[in-house]
Amino acid sequence: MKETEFKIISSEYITSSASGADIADDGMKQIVFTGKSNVGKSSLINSILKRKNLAKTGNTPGKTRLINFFLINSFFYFVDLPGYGYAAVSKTEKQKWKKMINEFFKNSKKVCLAFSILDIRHDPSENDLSLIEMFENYKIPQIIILNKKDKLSNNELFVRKKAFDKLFDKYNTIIDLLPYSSVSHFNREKVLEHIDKIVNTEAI
Ligand SMILES: Nc1nc2c(ncn2[C@@H]2O[C@H](COP(=O)(O)OP(=O)(O)OP(=O)(O)O)[C@@H](O)[C@H]2O)c(=O)[nH]1
Ligand SMILES: [Mg+2]
Repeated sequence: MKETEFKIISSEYITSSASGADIADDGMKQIVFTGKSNVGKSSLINSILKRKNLAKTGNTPGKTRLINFFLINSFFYFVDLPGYGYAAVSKTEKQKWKKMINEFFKNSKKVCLAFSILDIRHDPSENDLSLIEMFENYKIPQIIILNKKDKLSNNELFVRKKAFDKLFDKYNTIIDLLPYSSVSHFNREKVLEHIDKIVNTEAI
């Protein structure tokens, strides 16, 4: 496969925030990563950046509790949003999460792309679908990442991909639906191409 010209030159952790309000207006574009706890949001960020543990990952769901900002190539952000749907989290925590997310999207006018991350083995949950709907309402372009592709055989992959294609057919904001593996970096080039296009050529 021909490699995209686009390269990640630098990536640095900037800050963590409970709402994103403090840096939402610095003018730089933001690419957000959402999905339920443990689906692999932080791993995807590390895979794209080819960094081992810039975004903290782990086996304990709920690892990412704040909104984490990473500055990429000195001109746009990756925003690692906290995961949802972790059963052991209290009701108050869940409310806090909802408030944090709503506040973030209300404040930030610079979100130009969302990676909506799902586990390729499982159907989307209510929470997954409501975030996907939210991006649709805000008219934010989104890419569905079908993560942990390495857990499936090629046959299973084919069947799952087809089911997801059908399920998401009606959404106008979904610009691509990509099986991904943060272990093998499968489809990393495709992801970079999308990022390149969005941060370099499209206005917001
Ligand atoms: N096999 C496989 N494991 C993965 C993949 N992506 C992530 N994981 C594993 O899944 C677990 C959770 O990954 P994280 O990246 O921490 O997930 P997260 O969505 O950021 O989780 P929270 O921050 O808790 O919301 C870790 O043990 C990762 O190693 C993948 O593509 N394949
Ligand atoms: Mg995380």
